[in-house]
Amino acid sequence: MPDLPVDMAQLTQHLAKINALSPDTSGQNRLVYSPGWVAAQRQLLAWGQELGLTVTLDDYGTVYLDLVGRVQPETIIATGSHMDTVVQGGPLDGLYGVLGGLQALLTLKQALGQPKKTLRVIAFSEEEGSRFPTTFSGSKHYARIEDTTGLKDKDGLDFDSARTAAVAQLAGPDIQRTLPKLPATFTELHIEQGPRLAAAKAQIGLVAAIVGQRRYTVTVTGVANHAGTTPMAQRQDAFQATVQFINRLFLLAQSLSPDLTFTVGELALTPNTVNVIPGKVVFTVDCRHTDTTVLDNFETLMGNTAALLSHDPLTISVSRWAKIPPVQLDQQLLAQNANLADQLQLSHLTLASGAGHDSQIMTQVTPTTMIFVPSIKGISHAPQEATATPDLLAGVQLLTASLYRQAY
Ligand code: HGY
Ligand code: MN
Ligand code: MN
Repeated sequence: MPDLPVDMAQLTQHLAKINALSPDTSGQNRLVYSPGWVAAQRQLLAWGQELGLTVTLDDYGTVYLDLVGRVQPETIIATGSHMDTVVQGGPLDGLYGVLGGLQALLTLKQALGQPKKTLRVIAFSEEEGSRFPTTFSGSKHYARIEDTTGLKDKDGLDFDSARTAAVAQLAGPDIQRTLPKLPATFTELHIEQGPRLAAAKAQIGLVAAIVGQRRYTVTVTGVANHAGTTPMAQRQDAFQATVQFINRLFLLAQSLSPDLTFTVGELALTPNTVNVIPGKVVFTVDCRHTDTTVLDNFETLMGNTAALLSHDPLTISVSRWAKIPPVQLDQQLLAQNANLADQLQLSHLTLASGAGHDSQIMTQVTPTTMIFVPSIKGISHAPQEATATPDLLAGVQLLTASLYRQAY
């Protein structure tokens, strides 16, 4: 393995530059197709052009930076992650995989010049599902699995017009406009977003599997009425029914499996007024597990419980808008990275990911693996998300070695 010194100062600058583009002070709010998201993708395109890479933009706003191979240019070894964030998110989720991938590519270009096979860094447009009711729209489009359309965000703006307007702002001379071909392999560098690596004092996580996840919107409809004159026994209080329903769901989740995660992340009352009995409550459910049967059982029990608690005129309806299967990742690439981590004297742990990732889409079309680095206190999807610099460096060093092994 040649000496491949990673310029950590440059990566730190790149991370700081993109995170400074988010106008909000409360963490990162780079929601897909928002002005902050356009500014970040624009900056990435500019870096790609300045560094002499082949730069491509697809119709969903995903950016591809290629260092074209001199022997097998058609064979692509890819890395990358997503550019969007959750609301009030952290500075590393997704972005570390994009800029760490760019840093690995630059390290190899500086040390060894052109690779035999093409090296590609991908900045997927959207993964989180934090603006529109969909997830992984960028990687699903690239993988030719599914196209996203007909969706609206909370302000009623539709996905297609937000997408076309944002992409139009990014297009420019010598930026290729196409949907590039699929790679021979895909490796995603990502923060763990959990406590396992820190607890095991491991520098690196090698991901064997990713949980399946399902997301739902639940609508509870009752009767809005006066908070003072309506006797308690005569109410159709949508919020009281919601509390009963959610309490039962927490208990059902625990009874099915200690590893089943169940989260109510969003909840809105209507009319949301101090002296009015809520006539309507809308909330979201996110549930995850490595076993599809557990997710199926929970979905059935949730539907049965909704029916049990509904009594005219009070109704509870559950609508599923995301169903991502649990996946196993490529064993050979994982074994290769374990071997490289040993050579680099990096301690490592093999684990399943409780977070969803673009890799669970990419693994459906090409051999895929993930490299994790520890999250301090296991915190993620919050402004406090952080990883120690030596761990950020270790992740890029292993990714660089893995890309070297595959492309040179
Ligand atoms: O929600 C997730 O698991 C990922 O961070 N999108
Ligand atoms: Mn992520
Ligand atoms: Mn995330």
